[in-house]
Amino acid sequence: MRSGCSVVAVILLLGVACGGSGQSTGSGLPILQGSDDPSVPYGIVAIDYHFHDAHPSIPLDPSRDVTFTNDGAVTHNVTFPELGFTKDLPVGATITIRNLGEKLGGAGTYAFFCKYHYAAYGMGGIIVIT
Ligand SMILES: [Cu+2]
Repeated sequence: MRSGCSVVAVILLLGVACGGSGQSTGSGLPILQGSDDPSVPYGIVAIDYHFHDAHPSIPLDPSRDVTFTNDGAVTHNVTFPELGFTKDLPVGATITIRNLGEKLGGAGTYAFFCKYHYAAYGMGGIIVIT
C-alpha cells in the first residue's frame, strides 16, 4: 500500500534587481516589488547603500503617498532638496510622505538622496510624477 503524495513545487520569484532594471514597468515583469496599486502607498526600501524601486520610480500620481523603509543595517536619510525636506531613517523605520507629488510641484522628475551616503555611494533615487 502506498500513500499517494504529490509534491507541489512552489517557485518563488524573488529578487527584483537593483541597478539598471528599474525602468521596466508593466512590460512583462511577473512581480513588482513596489506596489502599483494607486490606493496604497508606493514603497521605497533603503538598503546599504541603495534605494530600491526608485531608479526611477514608476510614474506616480501626485496624490500618491510614498513610504521609505530602512531595511539596511545603518541609519539612512531621505532628503528632497525641492521640499527642504530631510529626515533620518533609522534601521527598521518607515516614514511616509503624503501626496508627495503635490508637495513636489506636480508632473516631473525629482531627485532625492541619503545625505550620509550620497557622496560615497551615490545613494539616491528619482521620483517620477505624472
Ligand atoms: Cu544612507
